[in-house]
Amino acid sequence: MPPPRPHSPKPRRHTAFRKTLAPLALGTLLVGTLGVGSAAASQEEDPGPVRVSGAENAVDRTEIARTGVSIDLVEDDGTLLATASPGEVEEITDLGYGVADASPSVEAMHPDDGYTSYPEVVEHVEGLVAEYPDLAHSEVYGQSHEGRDLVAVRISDDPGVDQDEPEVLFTHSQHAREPLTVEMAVHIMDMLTEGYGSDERITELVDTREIWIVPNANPDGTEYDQSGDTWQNWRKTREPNEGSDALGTDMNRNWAHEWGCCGGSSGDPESSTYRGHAPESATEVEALADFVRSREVDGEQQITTAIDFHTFGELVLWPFGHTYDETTDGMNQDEYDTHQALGELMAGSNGYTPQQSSDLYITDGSINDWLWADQGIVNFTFEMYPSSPGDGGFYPPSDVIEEETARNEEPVLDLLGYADCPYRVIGEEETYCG
Ligand code: 3K0
Ligand code: CA
Ligand code: ZN
Repeated sequence: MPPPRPHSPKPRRHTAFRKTLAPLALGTLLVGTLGVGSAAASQEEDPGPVRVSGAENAVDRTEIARTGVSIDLVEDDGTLLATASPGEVEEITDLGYGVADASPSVEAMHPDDGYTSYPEVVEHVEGLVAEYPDLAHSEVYGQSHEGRDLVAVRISDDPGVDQDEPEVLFTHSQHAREPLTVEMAVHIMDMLTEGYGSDERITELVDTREIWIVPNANPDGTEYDQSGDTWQNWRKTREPNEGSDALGTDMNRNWAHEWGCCGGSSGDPESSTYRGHAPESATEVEALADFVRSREVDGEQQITTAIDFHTFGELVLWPFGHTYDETTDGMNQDEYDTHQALGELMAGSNGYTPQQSSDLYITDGSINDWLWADQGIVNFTFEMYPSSPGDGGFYPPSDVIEEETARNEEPVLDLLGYADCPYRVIGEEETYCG
């Protein structure tokens, strides 16, 4: 561990704020993150949780994200929870922001058996397909880098065949350390199969839609995250990067729309927001993108609407992430309004905060931007429970699973309801779906 370099922050508005904070000892950060970093990365560069103060708006947050950290939460008072390596901590400090260690308590760090591991989710899918062969069908759409099956489940009447019905896509766990999202997939699958035949609304939706669930888009990352005595705080995939010891790509920076355009991702393999060496360079992104493209039938993308589930922060986000602008090339006013109205409708049910993705910070290469710009799919990112790190951050106790997944039943059913014509939400079905 090199001795901390003396910092000479630019005199700017953040310095006053900094004085009020305990200065971060880099040694403390290292000790605090020994259990959560990559075994392959050198310990010195292991990213760990930090609290950043002094960021006042999305521009400040983007400036901070540009150092390569992942911003994991924006708190009500503007404080950020982020995952940063010591080098990134130094950069953020040099920019004039305050940084403090935010290592979670040891109790919070033990993997919780109440969560569904990857082998368990595959087993759950097999059980579902066996119990409900007329409602659920699974497909392997590819293999992860380490050779795990990448699984998609279709729920519909006559699920083994393609029908001419609007399709909806739910994706989960692009980020390995967001295990509550896998529980969301389990909840959706169970809700739709168990409710069929008894719940009128669910029956109608299953009869008239084809619903795709990808319960874990990043199984290698998840398996690693849950492999030790403590959660590993792992975000990315696990594929080696040429010329670096650091493993993995941030899947949600590797999609092929305006990849790496706008300071919303990192080119450094050590970073937790590493965008990969090329768009779709991550095995798991390419496979999922191919799967989405395969849903184009007779020149028409069958999938009309989608949600990509993440944690945490309790947000409903919509594209674009690569620009602060609401409307731009590839997003006209009606299209923006449709995203906003549907996003606000769903947030009205689950109590999350609705906003454009870039209101948080700029991201480039996100699934959101690609699904809309490249595939024309009206789509959202949900940041699930909790809203604060005090409630467990990425790893809340498993006894919240039932309540926090049930919380999204209504938004999921709402989105399924609009899948035949999302523009109906702004009263424009004649124009776009007539
Ligand atoms: O589209 C978005 O703004 C994605 C937000 C997401 C991300 O990829 O940065 N937030 S997370 O990493 O804390 N789940
Ligand atoms: Ca179809
Ligand atoms: Zn995420």
